[in-house]
Amino acid sequence: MFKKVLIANRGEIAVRIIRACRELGLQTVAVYSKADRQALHVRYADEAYLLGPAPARESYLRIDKIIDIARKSEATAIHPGYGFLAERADFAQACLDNGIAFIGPKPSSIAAMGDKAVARTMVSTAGIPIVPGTEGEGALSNDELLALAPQVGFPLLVKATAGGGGKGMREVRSLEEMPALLNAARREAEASFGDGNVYLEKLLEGARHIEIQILADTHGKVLHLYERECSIQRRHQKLLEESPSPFVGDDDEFRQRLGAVAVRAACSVGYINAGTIEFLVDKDKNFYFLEMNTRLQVEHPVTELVTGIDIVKEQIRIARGRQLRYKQDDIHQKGWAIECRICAEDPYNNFMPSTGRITGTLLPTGPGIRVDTGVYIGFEISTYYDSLISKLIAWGDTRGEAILRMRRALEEYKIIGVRTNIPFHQRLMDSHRFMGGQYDTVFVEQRFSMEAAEEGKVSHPDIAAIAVSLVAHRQTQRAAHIILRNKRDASNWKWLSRWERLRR
Ligand code: MV4
Repeated sequence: MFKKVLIANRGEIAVRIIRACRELGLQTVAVYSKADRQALHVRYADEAYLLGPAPARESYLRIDKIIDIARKSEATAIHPGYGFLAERADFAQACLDNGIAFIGPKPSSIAAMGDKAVARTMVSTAGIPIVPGTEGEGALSNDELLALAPQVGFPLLVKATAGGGGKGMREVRSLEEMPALLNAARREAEASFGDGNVYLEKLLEGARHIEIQILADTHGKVLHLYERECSIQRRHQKLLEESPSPFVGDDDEFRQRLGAVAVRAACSVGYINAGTIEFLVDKDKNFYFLEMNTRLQVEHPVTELVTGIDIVKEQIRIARGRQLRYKQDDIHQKGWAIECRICAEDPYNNFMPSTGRITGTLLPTGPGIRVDTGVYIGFEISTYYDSLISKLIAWGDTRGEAILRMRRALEEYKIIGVRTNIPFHQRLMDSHRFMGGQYDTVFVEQRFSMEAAEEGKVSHPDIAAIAVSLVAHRQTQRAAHIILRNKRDASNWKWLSRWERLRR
């Protein structure tokens, strides 16, 4: 049974995991790169060790160094978070080979789900619906794929077997354009994953992306924590997630069916720990398995707020061999949760990444608001890692209340020093289509524009100058007032007598 956990990650998710460890009474070990010396996860952990230079290849992706630090610090468990090494079967195996508990699934499950063609075959054998496409696990040549394409039908998608996240994916509308697109997909897959293998799937247009959270213990119990709707995305980067899904709505029969099928998919690979099954859902509520993410996900908090289950603590308990304490019938969705990913990106300039030092922040708080963040005043947003500053999550009794709280929180939230996508989220909260829950995966790219909000872009140096003078004036006044309070003058006596009258 482990007592000390090494967190092989950085940023908000490392902080999130340290908090779960703290609540469970576990010691924590942080690892960090040279760019993260001052980071929150380093300060929050009981111990912290330098991995190496800023680039991830030389720090957060160094399996050898991370295992070495775990041994030296006597951490006997590793939580990988998301990204970096979270879905590397060889890392999970290296942990086990060194007597370290990997807080996640078995290496064999990671490997099976990591190859999208293998995953399709496995879940399909278990009776899970998949999008029609090429079958089997072997590598197919361009000639073989071109011969199979008419059976799959156009339009179709070329997908990388090692893929995920849209890398190495190409839309093909006819046989004529297919050879060039096959080669482009292979080149991109080779560059991204070191594996140029591809397969074909029929293209489903106008679909929504709905995923099911799974928890599975080592005693054979597999539960689902219902759905998350993740269709608000841009170039395969999710921007907002919510639970429940407005598309599933109050169709509980459909909801239970999605959950049951996801549980069956997880069982088909002998899955253990937390995982997510992604489905594509068409307008007629037909759904198809897309892929399984064998890790904790960025958007896990919306499920936590709606089900009341702490997913990270459950992951740790499962890794310690404990049984899940719930039955499926004990798990309910209460209210509604929405998560906005707050990123250092300029929504007025094609979401260009914005770098620089965060010189000030005001965090939203109050009823129904949660902020998961890894940044602090003085933090430098660099190009070494992703642009996620924080996750702003609002919970409400109804979807309407969650949206109103999110609007209120977005107004309160101030981040100074870098540009953020907060104006994008504010605009989204005002969009009628979003309010009505009427959106699919192409909504942001094709039907949503920041243009009507361009006023925010023009700078008014005169107004800025007046605002600065007003703030400076108010601060001087406040300072004067504090000094007066410490002097025995009239205003001070007045203040004292008022205070005494209050106490009487
Ligand atoms: C699809 C699809 C339509 N039809 N597969 C994108 C990333 C990868 N996880 C799978 N993806 C898609 N696969 C078929 N057969 C549309 C997408 C897709 C998508 C999926 C989920 C969330 C956002 C998306 C945005 C564009 C395309």
